[in-house]
Amino acid sequence: MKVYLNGKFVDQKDAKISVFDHGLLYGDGAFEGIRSYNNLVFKLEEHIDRLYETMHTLLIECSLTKKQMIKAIVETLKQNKIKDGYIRVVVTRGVGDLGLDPQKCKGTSSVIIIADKITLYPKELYEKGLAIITVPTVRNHPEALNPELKSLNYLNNILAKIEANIAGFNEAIMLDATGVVAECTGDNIFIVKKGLLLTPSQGRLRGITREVVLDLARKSKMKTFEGAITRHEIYNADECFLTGTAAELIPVVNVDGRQIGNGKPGSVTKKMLKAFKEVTRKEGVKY
Ligand code: PXG
Repeated sequence: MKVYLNGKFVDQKDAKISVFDHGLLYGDGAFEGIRSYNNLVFKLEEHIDRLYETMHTLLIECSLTKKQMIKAIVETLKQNKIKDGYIRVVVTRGVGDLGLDPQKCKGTSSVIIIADKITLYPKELYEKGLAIITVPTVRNHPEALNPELKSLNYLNNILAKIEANIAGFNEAIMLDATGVVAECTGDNIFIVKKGLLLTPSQGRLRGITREVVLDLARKSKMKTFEGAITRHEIYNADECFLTGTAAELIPVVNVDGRQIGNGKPGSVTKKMLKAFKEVTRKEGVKY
């Protein structure tokens, strides 16, 4: 495997960065997870825009322009001859001293692009649906570390994932600081109730898959709602599913021991999954 590292393609074994990089020392950086299907990078511009928005808020100056970044991503896929893949883009603040002051990072940001494969859950879970739980760790308060930022500091999500793992679950619901549902550790959450598609509007990452699903729903004339959602509403929904670039679209059939709907992936979920598969096969930046 060839990894893009600061303008060069290097072997996986040589893809190393400094121990003084603030991405490692402090999680001071931004990232994106992107998928390509059938030699098409899905929603590439949207991912790049979100990456640069995160960097803008963090005041990280990237050594690449958006155009150069897109070129580097496409080139990484080509170098590795990947047709269907998962791309991880990481930009750190770069090398500094042992203090956390970002002003001491005098050099340029570090840019890493890895093109690989990822399957988040076993195939049968996409057919049968997931059982998930709500965990005690709440999502970061937006005025502490806004969940809209896809930063390298993912400990909030990792703590929640650990709690899910200890309880024997793959994924978990995280509430926001006020107690309403925010999202899962690495996915957005949707419910369907009486034909209406609902998803939280606050305290969560504006997932690109989430936007795609909302768009597909609107195009099929389905009514959508983005707002506050409680656990009670989730327990009593007809259907539930999760979305994310890595997970794609996966049904949920049980939440905190409450069966959702008839305990099987619902018809809207299946319809969305089909529409999602079609759009990912057709749309994207060709390489
Ligand atoms: N919420 C959070 C907290 C995420 O990290 C999503 C929602 C979905 O967003 P997109 O834009 O991908 O639809 C994410 C992204 C993992 C893993 O191993 C998951 C993500 C990122 C990195 C790793 O589960 N999901």
